[in-house]
Amino acid sequence: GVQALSYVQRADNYTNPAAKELLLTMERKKSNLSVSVDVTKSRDFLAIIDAVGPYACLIKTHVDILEDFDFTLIESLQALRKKHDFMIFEDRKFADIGNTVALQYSSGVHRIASWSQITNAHSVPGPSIVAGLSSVGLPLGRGLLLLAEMSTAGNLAVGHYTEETYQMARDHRDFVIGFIGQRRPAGKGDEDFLVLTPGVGLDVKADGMGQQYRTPREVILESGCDVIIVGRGVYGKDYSLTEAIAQQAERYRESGWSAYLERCKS
Ligand code: S5P
Repeated sequence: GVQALSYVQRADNYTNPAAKELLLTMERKKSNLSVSVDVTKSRDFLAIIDAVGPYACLIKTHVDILEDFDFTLIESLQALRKKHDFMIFEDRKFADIGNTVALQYSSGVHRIASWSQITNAHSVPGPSIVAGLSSVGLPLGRGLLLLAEMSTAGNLAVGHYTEETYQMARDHRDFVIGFIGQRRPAGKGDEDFLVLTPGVGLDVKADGMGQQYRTPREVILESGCDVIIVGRGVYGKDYSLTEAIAQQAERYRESGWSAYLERCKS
C-alpha cells in the first residue's frame, strides 16, 4: 500500500499542484509536522510562525481568530513562507451550500483562496460543497481536505458519514487531495489520499474541552496518517518563549519523522 512508499514517491500519484508541493516540501524539510497557530494577536502569530518555520512543512491558520487582522498580515505570512519554505493551510472548515462557500472562500475580509494553498471543508452538505469550492480553488491550483473524522470526544463523523466522505473525495480527485482524519482509509487498490491528523500531543491526553491527543508514533506508524497537526503542544501558553517554542517544534518534527522512517521500513 501507499504507506510503504516515501512521500516523494507519492508526489507522482497526484495531479493537484498543492498535494505535490506538500509531499515534496515534506521530503525536502524532513518534516511531517504542521503547526496550528491558534492565537489572537498578529504579533504572537508571526513570532510563533517565525520560530517554528524551520521545522514545519505546513502552517495551519485560523485567521478569523485574529482580533487585529488586516491584509498586510498576509504579506508578512507570505514573507515567512519564503524565508522558511512551508505551505499554508487555512483551517476554515467550510460547511455551507456551494454558492455560499465559493463566496466565503474567494471574498470577504480574508480572501482565503488568494493565499492559502490548502483549505478544508465538512462533507455534511454533500458534493455541492466540493463543486462550490473547486470553482474558486481549482483554477488557482489549490487543494481541499474533507473532514472525514474528528479528534473530539463524542463527535458524529463516524461510520457511514466517514465512508460517504471518502466517496466524495474519490469522485473529485482533481481538487480533493485528502482528509482530516484519525486513520488512513482502508484503500481501494493503490488509491492515495493525504491524511492530516490533529489531536497530537506528547505530554497530555486531553485538554478538558473534548480534545483528545495521541502521539506522533500512534498517528503516523500505527494509524498510517501522513501529517501530524500540533497546536498547543508546540507553543504552550507563553508565546514570548520563542526559543522554547522552536525546541518543541523540533521535538515534534523529530518524533513524526522517525515514526515515518520506521513505517517506510516495515
Ligand atoms: O478534528 C479536528 C479537526 C481539526 S482541523 N480536531 C482539531 O483539533 N482540529 C484543529 O486542530 C483545531 O481547530 C485546532 O486548530 C488544532 C488542534 O489544536 P491543539 O492545540 O489541540 O493541538
